Amino acid sequence: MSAKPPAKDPVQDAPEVSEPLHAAAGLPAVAHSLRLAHRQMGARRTALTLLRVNQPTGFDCPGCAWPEPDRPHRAEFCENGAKAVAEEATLRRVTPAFFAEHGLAELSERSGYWLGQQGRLTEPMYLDEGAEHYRPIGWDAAFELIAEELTALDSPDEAVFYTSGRTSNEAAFLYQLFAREFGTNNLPDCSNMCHESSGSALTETLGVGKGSVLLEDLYRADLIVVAGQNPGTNHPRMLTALERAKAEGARIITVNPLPEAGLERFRNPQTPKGLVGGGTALTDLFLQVRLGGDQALFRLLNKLIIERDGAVDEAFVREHTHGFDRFAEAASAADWAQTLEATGLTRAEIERALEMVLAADSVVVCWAMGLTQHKHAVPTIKEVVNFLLLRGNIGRPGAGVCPVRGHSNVQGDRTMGIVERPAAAFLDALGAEFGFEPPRHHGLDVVNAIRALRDGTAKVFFAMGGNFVAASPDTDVTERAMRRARLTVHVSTKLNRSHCVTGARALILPTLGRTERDVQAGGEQFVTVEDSMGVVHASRGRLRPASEALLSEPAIVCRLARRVLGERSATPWAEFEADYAKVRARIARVIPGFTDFEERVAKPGGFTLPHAPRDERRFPTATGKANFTAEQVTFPRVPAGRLLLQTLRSHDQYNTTVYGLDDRYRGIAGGRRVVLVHPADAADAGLADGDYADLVSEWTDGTERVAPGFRVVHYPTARGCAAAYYPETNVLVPLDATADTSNTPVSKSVVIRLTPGAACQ
Ligand SMILES: Nc1nc2c(c(=O)[nH]1)N[C@H]1C(S)=C(S)[C@@H](COP(=O)(O)OP(=O)(O)OC[C@H]3O[C@@H](n4cnc5c(=O)[nH]c(N)nc54)[C@H](O)[C@@H]3O)O[C@H]1N2
Ligand SMILES: Nc1nc2c(c(=O)[nH]1)N[C@H]1C(S)=C(S)[C@@H](COP(=O)(O)OP(=O)(O)OC[C@H]3O[C@@H](n4cnc5c(=O)[nH]c(N)nc54)[C@H](O)[C@@H]3O)O[C@H]1N2
Ligand SMILES: [Mo]
Repeated sequence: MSAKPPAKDPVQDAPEVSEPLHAAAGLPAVAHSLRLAHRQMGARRTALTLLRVNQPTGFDCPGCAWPEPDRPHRAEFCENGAKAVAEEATLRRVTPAFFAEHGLAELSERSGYWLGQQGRLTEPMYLDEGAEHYRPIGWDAAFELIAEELTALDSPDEAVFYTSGRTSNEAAFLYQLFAREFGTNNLPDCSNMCHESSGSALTETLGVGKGSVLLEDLYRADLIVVAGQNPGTNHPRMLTALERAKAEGARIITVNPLPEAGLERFRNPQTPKGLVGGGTALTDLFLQVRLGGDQALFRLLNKLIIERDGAVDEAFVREHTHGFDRFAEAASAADWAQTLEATGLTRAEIERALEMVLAADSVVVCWAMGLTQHKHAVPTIKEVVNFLLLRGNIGRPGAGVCPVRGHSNVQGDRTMGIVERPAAAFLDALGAEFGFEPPRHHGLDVVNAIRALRDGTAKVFFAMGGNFVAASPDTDVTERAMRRARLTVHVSTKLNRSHCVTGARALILPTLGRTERDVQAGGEQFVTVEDSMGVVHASRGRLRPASEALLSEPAIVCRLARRVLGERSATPWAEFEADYAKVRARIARVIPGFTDFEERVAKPGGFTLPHAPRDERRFPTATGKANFTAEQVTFPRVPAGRLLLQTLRSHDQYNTTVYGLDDRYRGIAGGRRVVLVHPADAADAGLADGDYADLVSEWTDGTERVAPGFRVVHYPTARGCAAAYYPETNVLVPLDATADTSNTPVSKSVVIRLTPGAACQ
């Protein structure tokens, strides 16, 4: 049995700082993950569980959305996948006795780390209006209570149904069906804070809001650009793919304000050479761009490509694209001096990048939050598309767009209809299949849902997973908004901040995780997920559920739907709950690409969804072609004495779930309240390494927000750019500071100043 969780909140933030590392993984990674896993699960369970991750007969890793290779390695897990699994398969339990002991006032003072360390939720819990303690409630009574609140609303649009990206395809499909039969498209999801900008940009330019490459394409690429992404921490198995691509001759350009260890050098823990040897150098050219400088960089590269004789793939441009002339004219205005200032790069670096691009027959661009969470994120990603279109790098082997998704099924949830702005064709198909008229008007995304709760126009908040309060921007505003709700409901595996900041009444509905056996009336069930490259496959948990009282996510939705919709609904909810194959049969009829779903997903490795631009160079856009776009270039400007702050992940966290207090690759141990700054920028602010500072964000409306007590760490980041961890810094991001078009909070460009402060106690 594992040790008990810490009784005291261990977050005495006293970070120890050493030099950042220059290589990722290797033996220390294996040792670190096993240590954390043992602590949660003990030795036997650790071994049994970790061997089943991402195997054809096992479960899909609840970590990231990176795809599995065709023949996975016997231990196809990575350090951070192991931590994600241990977090869920922990032997620690949060029982009703825990809630009797710890009241709401106390819990809301606790750190997210402490809350998560308490273990798995075991029983449905209810917090009555004005009560200090959650108390146990039966499932039927819980559904009754939700139905009572939902039916009391003046309009279905006063309810919000949030989804985090771990929910299976089956649960997601049922959940959106329930919300729409109830009468609303208020289906915000974590994508709104994540890859929404990618979806917006790709849908407009290529006609499909998803990535266009498969793993084989990475192996075949001549050049891979990794921009705004830290795979060593957030998608560690991607490093194996990059290592293989290198072995097959690819070159890699990394675009990032930080030198991330994983992209410098990778010691593959699955090979002897990687375990004890020097590993593989990955990055050939590191472009240390300033925050938000990517659009300017790609625009200038595009101008230089157009100017070079024979560099543009003219046949492709003529046959498959639209808008080239307008774009070429806009690109001709790109200016060296302005670009060098915006990017912080040298002319020689950009020229070297250009030569690498021109020498490559096939190019893939990968990106994540470093591109999506800026005010000009959508135009930035459109510029990446322009860059690939110029040389015909879409729809052929070894080339394409590769937005690397976050949560393990965030892409699948969207495919299943978790979206607040559904396409008319999808609603038509859904309504025809289930015999109802779905609501047509658009619903609320994350930011608009917070506004609606704040303004009292939304009154019931229901979350299928996630930690909405901690993950959302403008923590104080969001918490106040949540407290105005009549009822907040969370379907969760672990305790988190969102259970402590509640509406007048609150419910916690504990659910099965990916790793656990799911037995229903129709026998043992499996679920399906879609990875970042559009591959759909089965996931089957094997562990005994954390508690007898847990219900699966599909079961929760089906029972809730029966209780709320009653006779109104012709949908066979009870049959769906008993046998998920019946849900898949309906998915196959409603969602394109899922014909013969049951049969095809039974094959090891599953099947790949169709992708028109990748498969046939067909672009289902408004023009019927791939669109060049000529957006205005944004040059981020930071007022004197200010820095641009990005809020990012440490190596020991999964979004708002904190596994530990170290960020090994960046040389931080034992604390999270650190701000990484260039030594010269720290000096300008009158601060030395080791001093404490408050981070003050300033917005054009004159308001200020403060995150106190961050240890200043001298760090080799781009000049004028700082970095600190999320979610501690979410308090600094105003609700209204969002990306154009996608409405994604601008978590990677927050203007701040550093003022002398003291360590938080
Ligand atoms: N272990 C672990 N795995 C995870 C997660 C986790 O928290 N922990 N989260 C999951 C989720 S939901 C997601 S979305 C992904 C997130 O994966 P990432 O996007 O890799 O996560 P971040 O930590 O936000 O890192 C952003 C990276 O972009 C860089 N960057 C920031 N701003 C800019 C910019 O303006 N330009 C450029 N070129 N680079 C920039 C940062 O320096 C950093 O390297 O990971 C998923 N996987
Ligand atoms: N400042 C700043 N803010 C950000 C970001 C940033 O980079 N900077 N990143 C944004 C991004 S990319 C994302 S994706 C969001 C993440 O936002 P969310 O997805 O809402 O947050 P998570 O921290 O992933 O949610 C963790 C919780 O999910 C629950 N959970 C885990 N597994 C399961 C399961 O299988 N079923 C159910 N029902 N519940 C489960 C657990 O209770 C756990 O506490 O945050 C966003 N917020
Ligand atoms: Mo994400």
